Amino acid sequence: METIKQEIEQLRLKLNQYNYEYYVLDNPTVDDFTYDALMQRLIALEEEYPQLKTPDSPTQRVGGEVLEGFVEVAHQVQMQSLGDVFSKEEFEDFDRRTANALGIDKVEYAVEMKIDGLSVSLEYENGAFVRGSTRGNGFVGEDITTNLRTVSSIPLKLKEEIPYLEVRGEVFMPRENFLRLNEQRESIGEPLFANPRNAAAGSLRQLDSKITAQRKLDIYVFNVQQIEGKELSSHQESLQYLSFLGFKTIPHQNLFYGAEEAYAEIQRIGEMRGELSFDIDGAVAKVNQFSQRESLGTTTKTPRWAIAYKFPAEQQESKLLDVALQVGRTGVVTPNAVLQPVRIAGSTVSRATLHNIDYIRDKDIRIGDTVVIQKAGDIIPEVVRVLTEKRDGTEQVFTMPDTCPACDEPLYREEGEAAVRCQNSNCPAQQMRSIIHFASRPAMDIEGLGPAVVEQLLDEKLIADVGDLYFLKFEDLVALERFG
Ligand code: 0OX
Repeated sequence: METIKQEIEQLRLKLNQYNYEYYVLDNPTVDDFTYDALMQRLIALEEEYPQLKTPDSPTQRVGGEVLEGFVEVAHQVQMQSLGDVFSKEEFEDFDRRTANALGIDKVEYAVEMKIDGLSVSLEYENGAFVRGSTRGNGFVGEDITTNLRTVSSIPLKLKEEIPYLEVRGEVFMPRENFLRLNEQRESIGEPLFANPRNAAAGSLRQLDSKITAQRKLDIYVFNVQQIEGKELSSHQESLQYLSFLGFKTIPHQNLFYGAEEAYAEIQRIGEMRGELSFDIDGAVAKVNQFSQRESLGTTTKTPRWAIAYKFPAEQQESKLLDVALQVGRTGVVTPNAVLQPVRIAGSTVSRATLHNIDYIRDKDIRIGDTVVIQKAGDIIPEVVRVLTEKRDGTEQVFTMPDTCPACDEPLYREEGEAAVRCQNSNCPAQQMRSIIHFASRPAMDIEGLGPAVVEQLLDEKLIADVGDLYFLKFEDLVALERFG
């Protein structure tokens, strides 16, 4: 038994180290095959000797436990939110207040990225991960330990067995994973997540931790909430210590002296934004020295020693190549911009919403125009304005056609309404939208029946309306793409 115990401990040590190298350092040292073989051996041993199973074993990362609901957790240390500023002037005001209160000339700031995710608390006892919770209202959150255990970059065991530690970090979904998740959801008719943040939130709120495990979430840790057994005197020192313990700490965290230096760094972080593999919505400047933090104190909601500088929504220039009309389920015809593809907020955009014909007219948006598009955290970008100074006279004013682009029947516009509608209930575009809606999760929740499949079924004339879905046969479906 003692040798089994030793083997299990050795396996856990190795697997934890490989996991750390892969997910935290982004520097794997073994191939998947070797890792899997060790993991299989550990799973087998834990199955044979269930009394030796522990919650901080690497086998516990795959999820599996299904909860009835989440239990409330009262935070021993309030999880405060950050005050925010939106301009250089407001940032300078913050700096002036801080410097005055401290009675010094140049404040020492740690400036770091502000990750656009969800704040969580992680608690460790004697180096083992014992509890993870959401921020909630700052005082009371929810226990999401089983879900957080599936986040590979969260250490289940620390490099040092300190008696007690509570840290705070931001859980997020990398952009790649978000795009892949939405593609997958679209193909099976599940509603899409609007942005990586919502996708991360949805994943953390799963009662079935197996689903959370599949979502491949990540974390950056940026604050020590409570600690026993170690003295820390600055932010920088605490991040170095967290990093040493095995945490993935917030990137681009450096020290700067005074408002000017700190602001320059905030701008630099802003310039990096589009090229990152995850979303940030700002930068955070924090007083580095803990003794100074203490003398500054906090207000009821936010600390006086830190400020978030929020970046504006990302904008890019593009050319409006055409206006494409989409007929919705209820017959509303929406104009969409067909754009020269541009990279914005980490993805390539070639379509944007133009809302309705009044919007196009009010902003005088013409085909051929150079336009500014904006992505405000949502998947659908919008055209915000025209750069009229870039016109060369070849631009074409767009007018709404009199007939439906899908069925050629006349289009109508109600008095006082922005929407233009096709009123032909047999319009194929409307039929398609309504079948897609019928199959979607909020309605009949027909698994696997997403927009792509509905379109194929209509194209192949296998269905004409919702009723036909119930007469589809096995042979009809196996011939379709993705149904092999
Ligand atoms: C972030 C982030 C959020 C924590 C304790 C008081 C200030 N979203 O990346 N909050 C904080 O700091 C809070 N730092 C961050 N980097």
